Amino acid sequence: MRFPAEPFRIKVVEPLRRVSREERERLIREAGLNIFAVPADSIYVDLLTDSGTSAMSDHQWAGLMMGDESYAGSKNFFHFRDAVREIFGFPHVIPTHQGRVAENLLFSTILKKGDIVPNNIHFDTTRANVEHQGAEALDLVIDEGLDPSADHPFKGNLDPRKLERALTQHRDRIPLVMITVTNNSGGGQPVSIANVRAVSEVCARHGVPLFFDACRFAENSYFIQQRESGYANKPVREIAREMFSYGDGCTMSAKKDGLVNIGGFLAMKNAEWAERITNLLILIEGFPTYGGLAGRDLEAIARGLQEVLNEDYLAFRIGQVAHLGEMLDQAGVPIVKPVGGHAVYIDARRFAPHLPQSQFPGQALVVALYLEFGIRAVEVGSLMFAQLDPATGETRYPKLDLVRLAIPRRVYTTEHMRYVADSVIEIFRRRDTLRGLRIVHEAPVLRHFTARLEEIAAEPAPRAAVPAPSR
Ligand code: P70
Repeated sequence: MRFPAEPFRIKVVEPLRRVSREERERLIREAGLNIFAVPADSIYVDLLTDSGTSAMSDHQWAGLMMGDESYAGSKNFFHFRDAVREIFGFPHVIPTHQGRVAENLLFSTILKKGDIVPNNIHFDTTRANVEHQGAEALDLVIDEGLDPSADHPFKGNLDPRKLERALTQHRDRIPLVMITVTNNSGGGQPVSIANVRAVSEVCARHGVPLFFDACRFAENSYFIQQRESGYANKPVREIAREMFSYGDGCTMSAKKDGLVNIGGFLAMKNAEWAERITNLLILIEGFPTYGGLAGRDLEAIARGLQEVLNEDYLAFRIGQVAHLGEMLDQAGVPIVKPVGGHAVYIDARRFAPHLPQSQFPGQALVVALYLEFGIRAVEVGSLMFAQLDPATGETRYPKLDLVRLAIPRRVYTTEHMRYVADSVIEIFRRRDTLRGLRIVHEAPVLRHFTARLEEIAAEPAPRAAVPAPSR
């Protein structure tokens, strides 16, 4: 597959340390086979997340030097506010230090116990913030969005019929509807304009506001241009503007499509909500013209939001992720298809069918990728989501056990992607040597961040772990 070469050149380099296999083995054992506990400078290619890991441009770095650190009324705030107004079209703009704070401010202001928030699929922090208010997070993605091999151009779509049903039954408990673009928890899959319009019509009929979780709005808009009929000749900037015109507000983590290392915001039409949220912002984040950020951070976001809409950048970005997926697919590695905007997801149950979900097949692959090749991926499966059913005492496993390879923006070259593909394919060839894992220590909530695990001894005769590669 051909895709455009990098539309940038490298001005500053960050050297990567290659640690020996012996040292990696020591580090991953000390980490209790938990990749979150491995020091980042001992990782060669870090695909843990695309959040806050982007490389900024020279224009953004120059913007940092223009930071006005006045407590109130910094000029950078006005640049930031104007960029958000221009692209998103919502008049009230509230800066926060990252996306989950925007979620927390919104939900703690408008939700009450027993409420319901529909979404295509809530991202983890969104779900946690909804539930923290005693409300229910309801996922209404189309059925194809839950099938890793279903081929659909907009697998992130929210099913308008499911939404209609929820609103007909529970209108008084639903203060807003959300839609996540792209749908991270469903594989970074896009949502079509037609779907956004259909959802907004259902919302309008019931008089309920529609908010976007807009983290990856530019990637979503690019997919619309590429895949939706009638949009091929429309600039991505205009597509984004049209998409948001069907909504009433958004939460945003600028750590994704803001192309910055920290930052986020809330934006909305409703002046009364904005005022209540701003009062809360002053209490917990800071004055309304900086909201937990420095003036220089606001400038970097203002510039990043413009740059991310550059279509040469987006063609390269989406192409690079697709290219990694293609290399894996061609070698028979089971991945979620079609490939999403920011990450390639490996289907661990099909990758290592000899390992039951109770033995964490995804985490076994994550450990092998670090141990053998110095690559950090993240498990999005049983380790992250399996839950004990208090009624039966049995563990309920998620439908999907995935390993996510999230690609930071403008950071790694195509040659890095080839290294990642070769490494995954190498482990795939020897997949029957992957050993099951068990947990030896876990926290009561969000256990994947701090759990410690060990390998289950192979039966009947102990076998070596994945053999060392020649490289
Ligand atoms: C990711 C990160 C963050 C996120 C998101 C959507 C759709 C809100 C937020 C919160 C989180 C992560 C996961 C695993 C490892 C490291 C980091 N997503 N909505 O990688 O935004 O982080 O700024 O509070 O994807 O998917 P924020």
